[in-house]
Amino acid sequence: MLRKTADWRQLAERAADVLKKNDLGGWTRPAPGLYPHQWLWDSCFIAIGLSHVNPRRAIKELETLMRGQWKNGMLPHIIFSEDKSYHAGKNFWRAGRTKQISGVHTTGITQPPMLAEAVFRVGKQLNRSWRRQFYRQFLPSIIKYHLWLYRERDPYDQGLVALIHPWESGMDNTPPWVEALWSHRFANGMRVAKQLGVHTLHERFRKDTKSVPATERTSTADLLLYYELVRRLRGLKYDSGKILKNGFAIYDLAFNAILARANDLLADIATEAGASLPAELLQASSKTHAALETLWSRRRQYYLSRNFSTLRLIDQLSVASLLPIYAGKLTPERVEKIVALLNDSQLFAADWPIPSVPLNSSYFKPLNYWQGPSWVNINWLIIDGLRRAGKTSLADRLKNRTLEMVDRAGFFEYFSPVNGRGAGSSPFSWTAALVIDMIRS
Ligand code: 9WN
Repeated sequence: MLRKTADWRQLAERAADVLKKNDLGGWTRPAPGLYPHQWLWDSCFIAIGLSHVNPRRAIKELETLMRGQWKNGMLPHIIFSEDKSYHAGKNFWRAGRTKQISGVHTTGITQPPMLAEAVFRVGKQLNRSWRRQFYRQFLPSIIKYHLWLYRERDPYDQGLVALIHPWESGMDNTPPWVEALWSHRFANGMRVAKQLGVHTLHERFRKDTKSVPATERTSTADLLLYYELVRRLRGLKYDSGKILKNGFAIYDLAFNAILARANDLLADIATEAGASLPAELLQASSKTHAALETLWSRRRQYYLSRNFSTLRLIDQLSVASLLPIYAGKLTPERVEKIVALLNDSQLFAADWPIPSVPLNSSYFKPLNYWQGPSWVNINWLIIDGLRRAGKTSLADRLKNRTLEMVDRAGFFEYFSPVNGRGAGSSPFSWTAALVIDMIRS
């Protein structure tokens, strides 16, 4: 039985309280303890939720996010607060040395391009003239960001952008990234350290596992590899050209699916603002939907990420393979293939949807971060895509089950797809924000 929206009123109120609790004055931390800074895609999801309860505060969330935009257009994945408790803080990144930022400290990499969606959705809650003004305010920042993505991360003009660190994907230890990272030559030294067990020495220095059980987080060996990668990026002063020439990169499926949708939303924002988009951006972005098709595996019959250097598809099914449904504009055949994956009880049809890796994967652990648990932001993206593809009853079912999961377990970072138990940090802001949006829209 689907519950009616009215039944969820209390849950929406509790969710609004979570956002208040995590509000640090103009921006919202993802969660107490583990995440004391402002994250890029978190703040976008948070603004979407806030737009229903306090549109001015939602706008503020996005304005504070723009403090971090680099002169070259990049939106960094974290804007640091003064809090020193995070495991990879500003002194580790040393991004200030690039002279790209002023006034704030940030990392030197980005995160999924949810900004256009956030601006579009917040605008929907404003009256017409306010919306026009708000769209005009944000249009230049989104354009600059998308131009940066194509100029710096699409060197061969493919319509797909390449990511240089798993943290850019937002799905840190997801199997496609783990596989690609460990098979790259830069991991040689770390591979030996792992075989010798030397990496375990770092275990007691880990800050993140002080607030969340180690079994629910990235493994120590993977984490050390991420740090090593940051050191390399830092050595090249986060210069995408140099990094892509010699280093490690992936055409990440989920990121590019989100970008394809973001371009369409940017066009809608520009139309409503009465503005036009630069020809360079239109030219680059016009290829992205079609380019997603180059990530389709004929052998596997699903989409996959592609290794930037070897050009091989990374043969690891994960929830990213469902995200082209969010990009939209798929053929009916592709939509049916994605729906089939979602309905397959060996793969993604879990009791508590949607597992981040298939239930039958050798990686699957119900509480381990991006290697099993269900995440509310991913559910939200897939539900939105299904609805636009006309798959309304499946979208409704997933939405109700997601709300039920949060209602029972609480506002956790992620949830066991097997028994719905909450894990990771709590109370987690995007879980709360997107619960509000699912209830109110
Ligand atoms: C690294 C804040 C972020 C999310 C990511 C999630 C996790 C960070 C970490 O937390 O990543 O960026 O320290 O593990 O994977 O999606 O934005 O909530």
